[in-house]
Amino acid sequence: MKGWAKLHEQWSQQSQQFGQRLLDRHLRLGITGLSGAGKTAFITSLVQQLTGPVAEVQLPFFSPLRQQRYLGGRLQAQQAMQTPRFPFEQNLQQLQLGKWPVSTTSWSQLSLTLRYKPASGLAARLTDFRELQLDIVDYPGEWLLDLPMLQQDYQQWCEFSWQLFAKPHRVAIAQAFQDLLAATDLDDDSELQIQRLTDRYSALLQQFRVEAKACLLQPGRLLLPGDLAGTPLLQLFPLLPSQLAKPSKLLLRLQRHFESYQQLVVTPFYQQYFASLDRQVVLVDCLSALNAGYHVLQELQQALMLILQSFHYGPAGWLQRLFNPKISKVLFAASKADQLTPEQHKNLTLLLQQLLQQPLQDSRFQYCQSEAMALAAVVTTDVGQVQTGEGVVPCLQGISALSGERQTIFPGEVPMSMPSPLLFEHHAFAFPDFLPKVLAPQQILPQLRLDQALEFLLGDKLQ
Ligand SMILES: Nc1nc2c(ncn2[C@@H]2O[C@H](COP(=O)(O)OP(=O)(O)OP(=O)(O)O)[C@@H](O)[C@H]2O)c(=O)[nH]1
Ligand SMILES: [Mg+2]
Repeated sequence: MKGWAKLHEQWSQQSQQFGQRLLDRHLRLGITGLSGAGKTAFITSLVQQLTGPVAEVQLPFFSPLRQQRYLGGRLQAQQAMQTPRFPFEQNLQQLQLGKWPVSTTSWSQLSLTLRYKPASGLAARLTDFRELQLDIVDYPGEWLLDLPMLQQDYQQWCEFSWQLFAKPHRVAIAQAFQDLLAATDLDDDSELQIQRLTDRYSALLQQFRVEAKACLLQPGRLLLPGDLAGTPLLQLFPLLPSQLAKPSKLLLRLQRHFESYQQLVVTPFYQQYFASLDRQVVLVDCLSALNAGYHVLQELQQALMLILQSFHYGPAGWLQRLFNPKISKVLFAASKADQLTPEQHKNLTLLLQQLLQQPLQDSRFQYCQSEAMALAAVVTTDVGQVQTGEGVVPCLQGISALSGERQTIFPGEVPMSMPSPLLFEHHAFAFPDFLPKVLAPQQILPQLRLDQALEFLLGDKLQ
């Protein structure tokens, strides 16, 4: 596209959004979560519930639908040409075929127009319907962990990183890289040396992820470079704290790379996708963390704390929405609740609340509404009961992701508070992964509590 045409398109889109914001008819919803938390599945299911035939969608707690005021939603056909579109149709097709969508490798966006009848007042008498534009952005969870790096300098990042690498589930894995750095000539800042060490560090991050099930991995672009693959911006690794005291060529170079990474990668990512969010969903996969053990659960908590510090929370008067949008509602959601029997959902919500206790106490959250719940974007199991020697116990039936076979199991209990290291010594959690149920192309994905999530996130905007 020619320069001026692109500029014109950008301008008209921006002014349209500005106008919509002025009328309070535009909402930007952020779906936040670490890699594998369930963002892509959540967005796909949410969009299908909002755009599917109103008579078939099962959302009893979503008041516009219950009150028969929801007229339906459609995907906006016209999206800015330069904006990658969220592959909703492809993801939906995968899920209906009984497969999970692949892990996200780049960002994308989807805009919906939701049409509804106003509930009461003058608007209800004067207009047949109103519309709300909803923008949703998807991105790889790995990139989210770059946000806390904005609050650090290179030295602080190195110290933070090596504290993390000293944790019991990581220390043995990090040893070889630590030895390599200790033997490195700090006055050699040649291209060969920097790239060699970056490659080794990037392999270390993969190892942390696969072997230690670690989730706090930085910089995120080393794991998933997107369009930055091969650029010098990604030549970044943490020197040992003992190597920071004295200036050296390598230290100076890495300091520069760190600052460039902050300015050219993290800041634009933050500004483009997060700085203007109105509402936010924070998806947390507590069950995988429980499966992985005490230290991973602790790390998940630390990662969530760091991420949440990066967002602005506060009231959303119309003036503020226009000039300094802030997140006015946050939904904390424990995802994949369908991996549990229903009587465990309460414990899962309590565990999530415990995990988030510190960030939730933070004064910034007192200015916005928040809620915690356990939900499933795509229900993969059927709930049943089996007779055992101890009486009737609840169980789940579903297609195991491991064997591809139908399985009937009791997946186990969820602790209602942060479990101690001792508990993990005596008990191994093993919540199983299931595959989605195979559905016909028009069928709506079965979900759990998406109606309550929608009511909290959108109910007041569709009044
Ligand atoms: N049982 C169950 N599993 C789910 C659900 N949502 C996601 N999963 C599982 O979690 C995996 C990751 O889900 P995604 O939606 O790809 O997660 P993501 O947050 O987009 O991950 P990245 O793209 O890597 O950042 C899926 O492949 C499923 O195995 C759900 O509602 N129920
Ligand atoms: Mg994804």
